[in-house]
Amino acid sequence: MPSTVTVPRTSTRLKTERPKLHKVILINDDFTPREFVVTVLKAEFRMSEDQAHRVMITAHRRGVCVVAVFTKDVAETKATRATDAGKAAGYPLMFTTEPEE
Ligand code: NFA
Repeated sequence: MPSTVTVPRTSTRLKTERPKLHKVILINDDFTPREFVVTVLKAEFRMSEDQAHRVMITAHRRGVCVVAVFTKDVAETKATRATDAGKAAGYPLMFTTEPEE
């Protein structure tokens, strides 16, 4: 009869790592109307008019602005949907994602 040897575990995981968060970044362009950018930010990222306007104007002045952070999947889905909203209206509006440090 085959015998089985069971060795006791000598170490356990001490910490559960949290998934790395990813930033959604709004990129400025010269063509998308400001009010359209604000509308997309409100719809896709559930921002107030004020928040959305601040993010839009920051990207307009500095070139880029972090919109929010999410898990990788959610960040990518939201960036794609927001970019597609611009494309559907004929604008080059662009959202990208990048991992947080
Ligand atoms: N720069 C655009 C304009 O002047 C507005 C804009 C802001 C576009 C942020 C994209 C991102 N109409």
